[in-house]
Order: sequence, then C-alpha cells, then structure tokens
Amino acid sequence: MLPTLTVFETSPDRGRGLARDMPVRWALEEVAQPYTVRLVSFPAMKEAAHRARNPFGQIPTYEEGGLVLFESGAIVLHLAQSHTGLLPENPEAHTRAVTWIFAALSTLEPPIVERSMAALFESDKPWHEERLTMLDARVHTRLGDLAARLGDTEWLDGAFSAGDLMTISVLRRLASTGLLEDFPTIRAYVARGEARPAFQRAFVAQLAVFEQAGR
Ligand code: GTB
Repeated sequence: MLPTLTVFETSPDRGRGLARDMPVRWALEEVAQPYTVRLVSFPAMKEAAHRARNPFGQIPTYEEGGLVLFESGAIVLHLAQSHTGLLPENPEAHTRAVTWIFAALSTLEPPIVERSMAALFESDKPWHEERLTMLDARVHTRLGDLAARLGDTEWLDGAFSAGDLMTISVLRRLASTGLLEDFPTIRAYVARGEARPAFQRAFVAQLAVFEQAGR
C-alpha cells in the first residue's frame, strides 16, 4: 500500500505550494516514493478521525503501514532517513544536514511566520506599520546571517540535502513580501531548489488538487 499524505481539500494558498504538505511532497518526489493523498476540509481536520493522526487538527499527516506521523519536519526527516538521497552518508555531514532542518523550522521560520501573521491579520490595527517594520527587521537579520553562511555556494553544506529542502520551503513564504530583495544569493538559492525536477513534480501535484477543487 502506498503511504498517504493528508492535504487541504482547498488550500488557502490557492495552489502556490505554500502549505506544509509541499515540503513533504517534495521530499517524496526527491526519493522517488509514490504516495497517495487524502483531502481534508477545515471542519474534517478538527474531527476525531483526523485528530487521531494529528492532535492539533492540522495538515500534513503521513501514514505508512502502521506508522502515523504529523509535523512536516518530522515527516521529511523520516523520509530522508528511510531512503537514500536526502542525507549524506558521512555521519558528521548527516548530522549537519539534520541541523539545517531544525534551523529552518526553529530559527528561520518563526520570525517569517510571525511577520506573515501580522500582515494577514493585523493590518487594521493603529500600530500595524510600526510592528511590521520591527518584524521585517527581525526577518532581515536572519536572512543576512543565512546569506553570510551560504556565500556563493550552491547548497548549504555540500550536496543538496533535506536541510536545503526545508530551508528553501521556509524561504518560499517570503516570495511576495519583497524581503528577499536585498539578498540575491538567497533568491538564487531558492530558485535552484524550485528548478529541481522533484520540486516541479510536487508543485504540479498540489496545484492539481487546488484546481480540481475549483471545478
Ligand atoms: N508545525 C506544523 C508542521 O510543520 O506540520 C504546522 C502545520 C500547519 O501549520 N498546518 C496548517 C493547518 O493545518 C496548514 S500549512 N492549518 C489549519 C488549522 O490550523 O486549522 C500553514 C499554511 C497555511 C496557509 C498558507 N497560505 O495560505 O499561504 C501557508 C501556510
């Protein structure tokens, strides 16, 4: 039986590949693991059947035989550890690549998500502009640090890894913000990730779900 990924029945990102099933789909494509999807609506996500898969009532979840996982980072790590191609064989390089998964999700992503929440939900507040300026500065600092480490290299630490996959997935959330303008090497890094055939296949698959829902 194929592993099953739960995804939005109708993604609020309108098929831009910004929901968190996207990094999992991308990882599945990178390791050439076929999969099937279960579409879930917002109400269904909060029902007991889905909460048994994810206690927080969110997507994505991943089922493989008797194994049920939630958290996109944990699912990507599982896929990278159970297939070849997304983590280096050298033990130290392997651990460094895993470190980049954590860095993406726990150092880079929080200010980016906070900034996107502020832009989405606080624009009517009198203090919005002031707060957005502060949040932009926090994101800018993280991007500066990342750009300094990346330098002119193709990927973060040698060959493309699950660490790059997760970092690029997080950076994609900035696409429409203008915050990548000062960072041409990061923009090129994201573009390299998006140009990968596995990314392209994953993107097309999630877009097809969104387009199907509109018919
Ligand atoms: N830490 C968890 C993970 O990485 O798996 C977070 C999972 C999560 O945030 N899931 C979201 C969800 O299920 C969807 S991806 N939300 C429904 C709910 O909480 O009720 C987050 C997301 C949603 C929409 C956009 N967008 O429109 O651009 C981008 C990202």
